[in-house]
Amino acid sequence: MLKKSIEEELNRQVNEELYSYYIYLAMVGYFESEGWKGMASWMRIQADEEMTHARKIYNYIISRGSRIALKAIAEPPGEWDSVLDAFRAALKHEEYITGKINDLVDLAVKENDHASRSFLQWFIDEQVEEEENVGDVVRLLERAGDKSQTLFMVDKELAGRQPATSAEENA
Ligand code: OFO
Repeated sequence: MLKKSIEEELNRQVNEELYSYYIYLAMVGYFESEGWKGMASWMRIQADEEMTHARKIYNYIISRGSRIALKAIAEPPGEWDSVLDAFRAALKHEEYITGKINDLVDLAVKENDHASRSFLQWFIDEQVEEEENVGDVVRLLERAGDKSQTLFMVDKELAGRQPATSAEENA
């Protein structure tokens, strides 16, 4: 069974991951309304990944014989100034989530919970990838500026993103 402090913080992280799902879903809606199908498709895959992150932590809490305590999910914004602004917000959000994962790891170390420390390693590695992926899109969009021809090319490229395989998700 998990110590109460770890159980509470893992439940809080389930909520953070569900909020991540929610804000990225809001971005999908924004991209769709602006006609950027490739960006919407890229972000839809990102949103789905967040749901798998939430489920992974949820399942871990149960596997340790501890209690699930779901909280309300905050309302995300629905509008951004531009597609670049939305992707910059996504990068900032990933950096925030990285900080939360690091806090969880610090807590697991402090509480001498080696199993939780080991479980969280997947999330540490995943955050490196998440920040890199979103950061790459931000840089592409920064280079494109407001040249519509280039933005169309970026949109086309982002349409090629494939969902993670279930083996990767369960790694
Ligand atoms: Fe769950 O990694 Fe993004 O937020």
